[in-house]
Amino acid sequence: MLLIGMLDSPYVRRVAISLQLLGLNFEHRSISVFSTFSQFQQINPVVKAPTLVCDDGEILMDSSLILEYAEALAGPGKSLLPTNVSELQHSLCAIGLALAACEKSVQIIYERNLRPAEKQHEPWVERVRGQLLAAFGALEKGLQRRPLACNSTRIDQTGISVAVAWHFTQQMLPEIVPALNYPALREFSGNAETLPEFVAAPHGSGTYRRTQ
Ligand SMILES: N[C@@H](CCC(=O)N[C@@H](CS)C(=O)NCC(=O)O)C(=O)O
Repeated sequence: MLLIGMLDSPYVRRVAISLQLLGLNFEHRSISVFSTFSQFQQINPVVKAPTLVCDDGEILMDSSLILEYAEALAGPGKSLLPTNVSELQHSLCAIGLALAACEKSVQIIYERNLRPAEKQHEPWVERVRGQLLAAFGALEKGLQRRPLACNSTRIDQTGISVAVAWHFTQQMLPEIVPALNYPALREFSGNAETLPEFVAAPHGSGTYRRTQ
């Protein structure tokens, strides 16, 4: 299968890291939804990153749906999600916060980069900034109360999504989410970024390279 999209997207990156941890082989094409829009359009007319081209050619999009499919392909023994219902509820709560943090960061980046300066709407940016800080505030509190496992055999979808969301926002909007205020997230992300699956899919314009 083929993963399409740039690793500067937290959604593409969480899929690239998860596929490795699920033991699934894939190829990656770092195609941009902006600078190579028409090339992307030829693969997926909706132009959403990530896009997964399955082995039979069918196209999947949305990172959580792609991961649902990947979990089914990998089988229950390899799952990155807890089987216990109350553990699952806790994981989904944290993953939801991480995805909201990604979405709010992306909204601020799009507002800044895609809308002309005279058309930027400050009350909207302020609202989104508050939502972004609320998401990371809740994740920090949760992580302080209950640390997450962080090694290649124990990191799960919660850990992956939280680490990827934090790293993405720190790369793109460090002045909006000051790292000093989030010591647990900072430490967790620092450890996660050293794992081989994270190193093989670094944030940015590069292409995933299989290391093992
Ligand atoms: N909920 C989606 C969000 C994906 C998303 O918004 N991706 C961005 C790149 S970071 C994108 O495709 N942007 C182009 C567009 O929406 O037109 C997911 O989890 O995959």
